[in-house]
Amino acid sequence: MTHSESTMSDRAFKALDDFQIEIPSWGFANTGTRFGKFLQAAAASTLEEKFADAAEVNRLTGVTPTIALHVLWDLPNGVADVPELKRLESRFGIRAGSINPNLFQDQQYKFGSLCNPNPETRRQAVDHVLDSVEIAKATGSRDVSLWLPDGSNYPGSQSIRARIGWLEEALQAAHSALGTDQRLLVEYKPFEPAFYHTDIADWGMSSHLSQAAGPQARVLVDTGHHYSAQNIEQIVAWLLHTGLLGGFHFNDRRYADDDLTLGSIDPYQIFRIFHELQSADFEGLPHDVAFMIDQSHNIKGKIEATVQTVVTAQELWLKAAMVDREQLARHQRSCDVVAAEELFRGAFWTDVRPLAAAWRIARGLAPDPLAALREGGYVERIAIERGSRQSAVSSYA
Ligand code: LRH
Ligand code: MN
Repeated sequence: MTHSESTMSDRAFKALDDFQIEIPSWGFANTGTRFGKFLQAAAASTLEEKFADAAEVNRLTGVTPTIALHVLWDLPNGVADVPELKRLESRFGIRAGSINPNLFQDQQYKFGSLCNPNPETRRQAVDHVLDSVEIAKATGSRDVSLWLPDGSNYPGSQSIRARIGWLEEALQAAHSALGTDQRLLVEYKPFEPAFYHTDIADWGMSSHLSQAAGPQARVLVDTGHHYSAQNIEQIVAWLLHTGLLGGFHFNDRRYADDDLTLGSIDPYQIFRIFHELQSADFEGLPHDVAFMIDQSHNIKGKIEATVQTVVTAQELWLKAAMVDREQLARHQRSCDVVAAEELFRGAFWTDVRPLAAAWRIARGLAPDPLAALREGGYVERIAIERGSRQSAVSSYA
């Protein structure tokens, strides 16, 4: 092995040793679009089944030790469900990750939750967020990850500025309930389910609200929550510069919030985002960013899609680690555009799969997790165990 090859594999092994990503419980459940839901026999509908599936993904990939939980879907009885959760954690070796409040299902939230003109409805919404903070304390989860569907569909129908005031109050109340090592992640989304204005629509609004809430609040970037012309990696660079970047919900999209599997439409997008993060590392800029997947697997097998997503994320993270940052900085300073671009894209063109396979073998993992999933027969086994029950299930996740 030549010197450059050994440095490349050292760099690769370090990059993959540093890489972890959180998987969503709802990625294993029967989900659909407003036009329908195609049931899968192997889908999970209990917390136990979601932990079992998460454990299988972690057994194959070695980099998904935590599972994101949605309060109403996974812990409908709140803190009372935590003892059972603890049993599942020790049984399956998977820890509870980010806790996601749900302010988008209840009928009372038609005109908003934290931003609803009705003070009683706002009170109940704040209580749900405070309950979610208490759940996170009980599960030992660091992040309470908040997304709001709040907005309006018709100009003039709501006071946009009044709602900003109610939102600031609510997030300050949530922030003051946090434990010392906890964080409040504020997720933005430009539209859907609201189609005229959305109260937390972009990174600027989320940044302001995070700063107004307090020092433990950060911005969460869901890659599917941008207009197609937006430069997401530039937003990431700004959030790294301002110290407000708290985490990602990774997925892919062709049009809107399509929640497709990461790297299925525009893998170069994720590479460019990873480049910004690794450049910050390289330049010693401190940041503490949670990597999470947020997808709904309506067509692909849910466990297969999750394993494929984790492997793709590892490969794109590895490609970004192939960028010779000293040389790139020299090209950037001398404005040698083509040389910089060729070096940058050259890393993206690098086939890192052999390096990733070598790292997995060195870490006692199957070199090709997707092939191992298929050979292992896990999906076929649970499809038989769970299959007969599927038709009865009707919830979203
Ligand atoms: C909203 C969102 C949010 C979740 C939900 C499942 O579009 O990205 O992060 O709570 O999807
Ligand atoms: Mn999301």
